[in-house]
Amino acid sequence: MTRVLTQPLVPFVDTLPVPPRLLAPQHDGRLTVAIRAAAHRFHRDLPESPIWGFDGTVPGPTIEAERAQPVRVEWRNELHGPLPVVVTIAPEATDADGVPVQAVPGLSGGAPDEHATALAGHTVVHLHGGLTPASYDGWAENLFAPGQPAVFHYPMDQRAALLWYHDHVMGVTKYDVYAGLAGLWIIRDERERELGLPEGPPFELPLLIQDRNFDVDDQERLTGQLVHKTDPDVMEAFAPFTTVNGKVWPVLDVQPATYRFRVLNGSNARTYRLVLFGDEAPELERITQIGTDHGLLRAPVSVPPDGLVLASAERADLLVDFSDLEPGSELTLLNTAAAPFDGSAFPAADAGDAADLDGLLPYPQVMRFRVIQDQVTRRKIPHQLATDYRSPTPEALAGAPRRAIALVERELDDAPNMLTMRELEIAPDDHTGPLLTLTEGEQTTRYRTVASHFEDATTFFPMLGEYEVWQLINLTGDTHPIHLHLDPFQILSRRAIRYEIPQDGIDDFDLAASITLGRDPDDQLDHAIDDNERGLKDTIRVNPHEIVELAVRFTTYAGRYMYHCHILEHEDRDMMRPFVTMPHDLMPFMA
Ligand SMILES: [Cu+2]
Repeated sequence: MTRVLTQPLVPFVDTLPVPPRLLAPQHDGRLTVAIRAAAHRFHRDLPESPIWGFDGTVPGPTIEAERAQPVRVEWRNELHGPLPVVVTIAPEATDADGVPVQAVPGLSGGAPDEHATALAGHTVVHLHGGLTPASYDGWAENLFAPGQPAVFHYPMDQRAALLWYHDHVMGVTKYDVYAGLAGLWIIRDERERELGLPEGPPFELPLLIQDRNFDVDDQERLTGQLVHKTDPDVMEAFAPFTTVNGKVWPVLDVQPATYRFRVLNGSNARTYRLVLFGDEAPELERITQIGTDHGLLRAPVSVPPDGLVLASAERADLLVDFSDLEPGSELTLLNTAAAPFDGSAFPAADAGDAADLDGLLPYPQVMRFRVIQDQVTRRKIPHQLATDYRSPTPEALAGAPRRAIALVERELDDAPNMLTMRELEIAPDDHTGPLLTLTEGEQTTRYRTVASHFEDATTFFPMLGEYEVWQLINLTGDTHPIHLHLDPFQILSRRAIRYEIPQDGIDDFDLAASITLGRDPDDQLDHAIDDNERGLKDTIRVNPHEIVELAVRFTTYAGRYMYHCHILEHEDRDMMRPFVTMPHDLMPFMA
């Protein structure tokens, strides 16, 4: 059914902001960032919103560092409560007109969550994508209260890439990031400079995409107050207004030239499938993707024919060619991904009609590009990009430890659903408890669950320098972007599965399921690996009815790290687990 809501805000009137740049070399690598409450205007026609921000801005300053030049950041927590976000669960999933409550502003009859309001500003900062010693990685339970000193050391001994830093507090990352606690971090290196890629404005710009919702007053006017609203059917917040660099639906005037956009999906839960749309048709051929989460791909690739999919925390380094366009030409970036995202296709040609209330996508527009009169500059795109990595060879993976993790959603009657990552171990022959079986051709492997919740005992102890193969098995109906802290990984395979879960097969700890490699008759997904996923990734989408296999090798830092779903409402409840990287010489002493 096609229903369309009136837009409560005028699109494409605010100029795309460029977050302030903080160039680490200009400060001898010693930075101080205050984390504080402030006010921010998300749109020309909105009142100012109270926010929490790094340096008091949304997004925080873009920190730029050079490879191998360490950066020390004093994260100065000057926050104070209350949390500048009204958190609520609406009593019904749809309003009196049958419109999903998440697609409209206001609280939709929900009461403000008092516990959220009372949050006083404990925080901890994680540099996503950073090869960071464990002490400075931002372990979600190692919190800093306002006034407590936090000085983190970032070695920056890693290739050029777009990273981001954000709050990572256990249980409330979803509220703290929503309140504004996120910023970009760019590492630069010589290889990128050899390629002559644009560096800094005007031709290199970050695009940090986040969805936000606001409260309304008794006249139904938007107040600017941030609202994190969920409902009895959907435990993730999918907000109706898309912001880029902190503005709702901004516009960017571009010269007839090639631009480099460093794109990050920094939303809590929403996945975007981005389509660049002209007068009547998609113009995806203008986009060349040169990099992904951990930097340059080996060669430039086109974005997938349906559009560029980015789940929460995924990044893309894009070159977009506007050089042949007449002054006054306009291109609009549209999102065609319904929420919650489950990998379903949507043709780019139909992006103009992507509005889908039931898919919690009332306004598909993301931002607009408007070509201005200026000198035309064309740029040649290099054929070869990265030269510093290869796919791991079968020999390198032959003896690699294999780890299996099932992604599981447990329905609860009186509380939001519980999402967990069940760590699996091959069951002994005499095992009598619940089993997960995985059948591939003639061979069936029997697994038992050894950990389900964050606080369960650690079972993953990867050895530094050794490849591991991790299998992520999705037994839920939604796509989960799974993020590993520390080193990047490469995807090996994405394969269709069908499965059965017996009645009561999912309990608080144990899991019973029978899984068979091969496509379910009702499964419409292609389970393909996109070209842009064949780089160095730190976040990978695992779609429904799918096993993703990845190869990871932790290289440098020993210690306690985390991996988790990057849908913030999932990582907070309870889709997050620890792993401990160990140096070779200490392995014999581990119990
Ligand atoms: Cu998830």
